[in-house]
Amino acid sequence: MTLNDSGLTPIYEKIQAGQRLNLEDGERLFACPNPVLLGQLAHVQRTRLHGLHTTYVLNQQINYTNICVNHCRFCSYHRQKGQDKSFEFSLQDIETKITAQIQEPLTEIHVVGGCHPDLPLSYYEDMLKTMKKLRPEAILKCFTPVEIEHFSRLEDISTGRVLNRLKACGLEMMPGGGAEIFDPPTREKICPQKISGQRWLDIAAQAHELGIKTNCTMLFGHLETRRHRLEHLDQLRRLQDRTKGFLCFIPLPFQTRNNKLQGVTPLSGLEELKTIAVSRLMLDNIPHVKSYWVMLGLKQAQTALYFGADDLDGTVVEEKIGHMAGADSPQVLSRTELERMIIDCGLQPVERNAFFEPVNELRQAAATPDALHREV
Ligand code: V47
Ligand code: SF4
Repeated sequence: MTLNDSGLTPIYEKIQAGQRLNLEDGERLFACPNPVLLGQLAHVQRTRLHGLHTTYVLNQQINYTNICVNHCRFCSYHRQKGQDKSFEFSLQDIETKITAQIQEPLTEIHVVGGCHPDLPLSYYEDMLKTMKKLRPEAILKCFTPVEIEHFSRLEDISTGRVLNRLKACGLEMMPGGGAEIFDPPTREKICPQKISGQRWLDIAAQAHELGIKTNCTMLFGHLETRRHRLEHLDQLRRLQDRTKGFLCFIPLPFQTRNNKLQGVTPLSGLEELKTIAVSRLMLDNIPHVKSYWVMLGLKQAQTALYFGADDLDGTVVEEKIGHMAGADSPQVLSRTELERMIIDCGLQPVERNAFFEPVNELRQAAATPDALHREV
């Protein structure tokens, strides 16, 4: 099938002209019977933005507790306090986790956890200070808008105040989790106790206004329709027009095991790839799309690099949310493995930090004044 046969030529022309695609364009893209063609369109857009550069980060994830008051139905990770296999890390545990990786040249610490019923805000402040003390060079990317709202309710202060206090302790960026799907009826079915999509967007906007960049996500492949996915992307895009605070979009395919949302047929691999490609094409103002190997699996994560994604996330080290829901990817990848995955696809690996800045260029820039100084 050629582009002409597919009926996608007008959309291709819009992409070439840098025009925004509307929801109907998105529907047409999804309906294209040839997924490879759709992948090519997304790859055109991805190479226009990033060439063949494909980024990865040396990072460590810390899931500090799985005790959570929200009980989302799709989540296999959460437990009630006192329940078998529930856990919460002390500051000493966090210190031990960070110290165990101290020989690795990590540039990002990614922290996310459940909404714990009684840990005070001072716990999170001390956590940030501890991590910053042990790893001053790493960017602390911590807490989703869902956690920020939870801390604010427990502490009975505004989310703005929470963000400011955390920022003062070293918070530099926030991960994109908790967005799930914004469509209210579907959200009510899959995570009735979680903050609304609008509240998630409001808190992301607040973070952006305070100078805290964030990522954003979409959980798909559960009860939502393609239209809901498109509407979700459009809402992210509209907020991004206002704040420019999102760095990366992460499409998260629903992992079906060990949770209350049963009877859902997992999406085909092709529908996952189509969703990633459509996301790249709709999100014309969000610079990066992540192929998150933990949830996609290694092979699908490589394929996604030809369906619009330009980033593989990172070394991760330890992840529980996807793995407890049945993700069969490894726990950790080395720099060599990440680079090999990228090179094997004919793409060019670039190490980045949490802000998507190329690490080598930063190191060179940091070295230059010294070099000049020596010459003088
Ligand atoms: O918020 C929970 C999702 C998120 C399941 O910002 C599930 O760089 C699939 O947001 N199947 C956490 N997904 C992961 C996340 C993330 C990961 C990597 C990088 C970044 C980033 C963010 O995982 C949760 C929720 O949306 N999730 N359960 C499940 N069964
Ligand atoms: Fe809690 Fe997050 Fe799991 Fe929802 S997805 S139950 S908020 S840990």
